[in-house]
Parts: sequence; structure tokens; C-alpha cells
Amino acid sequence: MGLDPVAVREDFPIFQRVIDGHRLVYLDSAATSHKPNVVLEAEADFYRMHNANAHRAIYTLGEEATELFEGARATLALFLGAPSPATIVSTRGTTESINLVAHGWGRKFLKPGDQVLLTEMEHHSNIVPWQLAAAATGAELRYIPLTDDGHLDLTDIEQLLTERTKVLAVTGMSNVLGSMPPLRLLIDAAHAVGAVVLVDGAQLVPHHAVDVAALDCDFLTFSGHKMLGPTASGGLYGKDELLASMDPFLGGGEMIMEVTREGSTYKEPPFRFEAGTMNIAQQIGLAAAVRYLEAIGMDAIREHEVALTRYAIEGLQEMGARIIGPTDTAARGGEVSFSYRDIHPHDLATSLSEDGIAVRAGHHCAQLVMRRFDVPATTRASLYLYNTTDDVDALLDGLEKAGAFFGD
Ligand code: ALA
Repeated sequence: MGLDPVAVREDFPIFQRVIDGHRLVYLDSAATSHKPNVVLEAEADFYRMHNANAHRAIYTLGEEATELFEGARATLALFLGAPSPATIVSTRGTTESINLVAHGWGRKFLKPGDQVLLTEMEHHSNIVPWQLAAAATGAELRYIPLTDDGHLDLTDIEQLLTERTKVLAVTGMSNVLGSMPPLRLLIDAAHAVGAVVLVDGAQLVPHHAVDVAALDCDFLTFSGHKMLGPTASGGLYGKDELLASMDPFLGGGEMIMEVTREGSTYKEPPFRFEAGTMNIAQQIGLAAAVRYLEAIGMDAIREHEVALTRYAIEGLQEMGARIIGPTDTAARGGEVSFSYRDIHPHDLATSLSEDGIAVRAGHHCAQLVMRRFDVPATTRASLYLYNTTDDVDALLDGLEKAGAFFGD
């Protein structure tokens, strides 16, 4: 049986909110998702019953905290098809994970003349860390362009992906366009020229089953708060040998073997990359989110979102909205960017908010995409497992109302 979003909503206390007399119509899960009771309880239970620092204490609470924190790592490893928990580094999310790789791997291994291949659909968090690494090492950045319908334009891929390419960093699902690049094909092509591949999974992992072993990516980054987990939860998957070859990102307590006046030696991964007190409660909450997603089933979630995305795109098109991104739902997720008449996205979002409808308006931290499609900003409705066709209908009604108010 398919997913029942109405039943799912019962698990999320926030949907009891009434905003200015309206029910909450939340269409901004690409920015952050809401949290079911099981996640809120898991985090609160840690603080109520087990709170202590992990990896440091020999007393009962300390052992429990360590066990729960390491248990969360094991849960994430299984969820992503990773070969062992040691290949999962706990981080505050995708931004930190990409910075970790750009710093720990990029600054160590990139040399002048090497190339870093990105795409024009990347979020700033998968551009800026590489710009910093390129500036520090003398490497060059190159970009895979986009087609008019918002997919990667792979026409010149053989000129872009060469033996000079040392790393390909690519999103698994665009936060603006929704497009899903052909990861397997890109990973195989990158490996054929000796490049490593980082997949930005911030939008992909919450919405689509991911198996890092089958994908054969070298790194995968993800954010817990976009997949029903707490803010400041998330992680980095990295292949064993790559993580082992990397320099630490942050220095501090618990990531060292020995510290002398002259220098330090470091622990093996993942602990080498986990300096200081970690996001213990958040990772425990994230593990609860993963168990919740698994109980519903990632395939059921994907199926629900494909149908709802199709419904939203068709409804928007019927109203004359311009969809910025692919309209075919086969290779895209539920991040639906659009412009409507000539109404500025901020005006549109403000007008929708008056009816309790939450959408994001702006450049979505993806200015290269805005430039490519020649728009200063878009309005974006993003869908998740708790959204219904009623939510989409509310959006369409809200647009009609805004159109009457701002229209010509
Ligand atoms: N990256 C998040 C978004 O696309 C914040 O909204």
C-alpha cells in the first residue's frame, strides 16, 4: 500500500499549528523538514536519561552516551549501504561535510593545474569550499553547464572531464531545479580518468534510497535536518582509504593519539575528523529519523513525491506559471521552482504566508542557476512525505489570489 500523508501528518506536532486562522501548509522542506514525535522524543530522552559526553567517561551515563552516539553512526551506515560505521563521519550537515573534504582532501592533494569539476546547478556549499581549496592550491575550477530544461548538459563532457580532473563534486538532486544528474554514469566516467567523486546528497538522501556501495561514489554528504532529524545533525560517507589518507579538518580533543609540544598524531577515521564535543543528541535524533523513514520505506516516499510533484507541476503550468527546471518527474525530485506572472517572488511568498502557506523565495544559495535561467530569484515549493494534494491546491489558490492582487 502507498504512503498515506494524512496519517503521516499525525506524527508531526507542528501540523497542529494554526497560523492567522489558517492550517499550516508547509512547502519548504528543501530548506528544512519538520520533525516527527519519535525524533523529538529520542533527543529529549537522551538529555533526560543519558546525558553525558561520549567517548570520555567510564561511568554509566558516559557509556550509554557513547553507545547511543555510536549506534546512530551504525544506523546511518546501514541506511546508506556503507560498508562499515567507520566510513561515516558525524558532522553538522552537508556544508560542514563538503568543507571537511575540500580542506582535508582538497588542500592536501590538489596541485597547480589540477582541475575541480563542478556543475552550474550546485548549491553554494558545493562551490565556495572548492573555490577556497582552489585558491589555496592553484587548482582550477570548471563547470558542467545546464540545458534549457534544467538538466546537466553533457555534450562536452569529454572536454570537461579529463585526466586533469582530480575531483568531480556534483549534487544528487538540485535544491532549485529538482533535477537528478545521472550519478552512476558520471561516477564511472570520473573514475575512468582517475578522479574522485563527491556527491552532495543534501536533497537526495531525504527523498530517494541511496546505496553508496552500489553507486561507488567516493564521498557522500548529507544533512539530518532535511530528513526529519534535528538541526546540526548529518554526516559524511567516505571510502576507507580516502578518509585514511586525509588531513584533519578541525583540531582539538578526542581526535588525537598523542600530543607533544612539537606536534600531534591523529586517530584513525572517523574519529580523526570529530574534534571536541560532538552533536551527540542530534545524531541520536537523526538515527530515530532514519528508523522512521525506513519504517515508511524510501521507495514509498519517492513514489508519493513523484505523484505529488507531477500534480504540482501540472497545476502550476495550467495557471501559466513558468517552471524553472525539468517538468518530467522521472529524473527529478519535489523541489519545484517557478515564476508566476511578473510578481516578485518575495511578494508572492509574503502573500502566500498570509494564508499560512510556507514557500521559499530568493536565489536559494544557487546564484549560478539564477544567472543561467536569467532570473533574479524564484519562488520554490518543495514537497515531502507529509504533503498532500490539498497542500498543492492551497498553493494554487494562493497564487490565484496573489495574481488578482498584484496582477495587471
Ligand atoms: N539549502 C537549503 C535550501 O535550498 C537551505 O533551501
